[in-house]
Amino acid sequence: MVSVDIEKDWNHLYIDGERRTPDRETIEVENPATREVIAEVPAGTAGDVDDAFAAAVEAQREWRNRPPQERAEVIQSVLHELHECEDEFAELLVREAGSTQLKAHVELEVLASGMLAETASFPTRSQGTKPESVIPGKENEVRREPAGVVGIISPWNVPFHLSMRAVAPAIALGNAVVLKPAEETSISGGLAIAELFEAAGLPEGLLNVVPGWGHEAGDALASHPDVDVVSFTGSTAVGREVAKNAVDNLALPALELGGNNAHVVLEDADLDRAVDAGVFGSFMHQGQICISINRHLVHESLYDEYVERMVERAAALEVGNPVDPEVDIGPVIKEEQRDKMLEFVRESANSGATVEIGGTADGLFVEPTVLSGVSNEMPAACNEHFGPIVPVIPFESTEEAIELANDTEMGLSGSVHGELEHARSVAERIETGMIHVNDQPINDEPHVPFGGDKASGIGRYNGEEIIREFTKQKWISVQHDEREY
Ligand code: TXE
Repeated sequence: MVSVDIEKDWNHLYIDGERRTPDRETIEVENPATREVIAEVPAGTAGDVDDAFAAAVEAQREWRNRPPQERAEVIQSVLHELHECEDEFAELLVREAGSTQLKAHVELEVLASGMLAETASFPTRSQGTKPESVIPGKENEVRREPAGVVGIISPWNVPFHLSMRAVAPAIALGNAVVLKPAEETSISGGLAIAELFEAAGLPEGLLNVVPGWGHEAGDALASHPDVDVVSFTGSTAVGREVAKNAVDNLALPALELGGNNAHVVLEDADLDRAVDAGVFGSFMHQGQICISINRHLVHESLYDEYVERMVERAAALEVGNPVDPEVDIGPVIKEEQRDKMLEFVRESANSGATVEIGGTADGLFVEPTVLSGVSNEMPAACNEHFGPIVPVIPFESTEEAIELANDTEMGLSGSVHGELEHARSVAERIETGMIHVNDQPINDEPHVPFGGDKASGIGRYNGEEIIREFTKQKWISVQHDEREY
C-alpha cells in the first residue's frame, strides 16, 4: 500500500521513475498550525527541470501509442490507491496545508475522486470526427492526439486536487508531465502524487515532479522549449508571466487565476439560505479558495439583518489546529498571506468600514472577520483578500448590484440569491465563467467546464474541455479516386 506519511523522508526529486537527492538547497515544509518544520524537499534547479523534460519527451513517444485501455487502467488504479491511503492523505493535507478535516475530505473524496473516475473514461471516449469532404472521392478524419509534454505549476490552497486535475487527464490522454508543486505543499501537491502513480504502474518518465521555488524551477518549466501546454493555477500576476513565457515557445497556456467573487443577495432572497451559503462560501478553508466569496452584495432592505446574522455565525466558528475535527477555521498558509489580508481590513477600516468582528490574528489563525459599510473600491473588496473575511456592501437596485458585481477585473465565479426568475436573470448578466443561483460559489463537478473570464484565466478544466486543452487535432484525408488537377 502507498504511504504518504509526512514523517517519511521527502527530500527528493522524482525524475524518470527515480527518487533523486542531488546536493541542493532545501525548502522547509512547515505545518502552518504549529509552525513546526515537518519535512524538507529539494529546491529543484533549471537543470533538474531539463532532466525532467528529457525523461518526459522520451517516455511520451511510447506512451502515446499504448492501447487506450491500458491508460484508463492506470487512472483506475490511482483511484484505488488513493482510497487505500485516504486517511493518511487527509492527515497530510491537514498538517501540510492547514486544511480542516472537512476540507481535506471534500478535496479527496469529492473533488479528486470524482475527477479521477471521470478521467478514467477519457482514453476510450471517441475523440475523432469524420467531416464530410467537399471533394468527390475524398474521406476526412480528424483525430485528437496527445499534446506532448504538459508542464503543470500548482498552488498550495487545494494542493492535491489542483495538481491532480491536470496530471490525471494529461496522462490519460497520452501525454507526459513535468509538475512543479507550490513550495508550501510540495508533498501533497507533488511528491505524494508520484507515489500514487508509481503504485498504479505508470511507466517511468511519464510523471516527473520537481519541487522548487517559483522564480527558479517554475520559471524554467514555463519557459522550457519542450513544453507543449503550460497548465498554471495561481495568482494573476504570475499567470501573466507564465503565459508570456509559454507563448514565447509557442506552447499553449491554460490558466486558472484568482477571483473576486460576489455573493449577491437580492431583496426577494430567502435570507436563511443566503446566510448559510454566505458562511460556507466565505469561511470554507479560511477563504483560501479561488472560488470563495470575496464580496457580499446585499440589498439595503436586508442589509442590517444580514450583517447581524453573519456576525453571530462568525462568532460561533471554532478556530484552531485542524487536527481537531471540531475545528471550522484552521490557519492561513503563510505570514505573507495573513499580513496582506489584515492590511486590506485595516485600510478598509481607515476608509470608513466598520470591523463588526475579527480583524486580528493569533499566529497564522486569522479571526473570522465581518466588515460592514464597505464600498466596492475599498481594499478588502477590490482585491482578492483570500481570507476568512466578509466585506458586506449594500445596494439599492438590481441594476446597481449587477454593476457592482461586474466592477472588477476578475471573472471567475459568483452566486445570486433571490426569487428564481429574478436571480437567474441577474446571474446571466454577471461576467464570470461560473455562477450559481441560490447557492454559494464553491462548486466543481468533474464533467462541467471550470474556469474564469477576464483576468481570471484562459481555458477550462474538466470533461470535454480538458480533453481539448491537452490534445491537438490532426486532419488525415484519403483520396479514393483519381483526382483531376
Ligand atoms: O501565488 P503564486 P501565491 C492568489 C491569491 C493569493 C495570491 C498569491 O490571491 O493571495 O494568488 O499567492 C509558482 N514562474 N492565488 O504568492 O506566487 C509558485 O511556486 C513560474 C489564487 O502563493 O502565483 C506556485 O507553484 N511559476 C490561486 C504557483 O506559482 C511561479 C491559488 C502559485 O504561486 C513563479 C493560489 C514564476 N515566476 C494563489 N512565481 C487559485 N487560483 O486557486 C511563482 N510561481
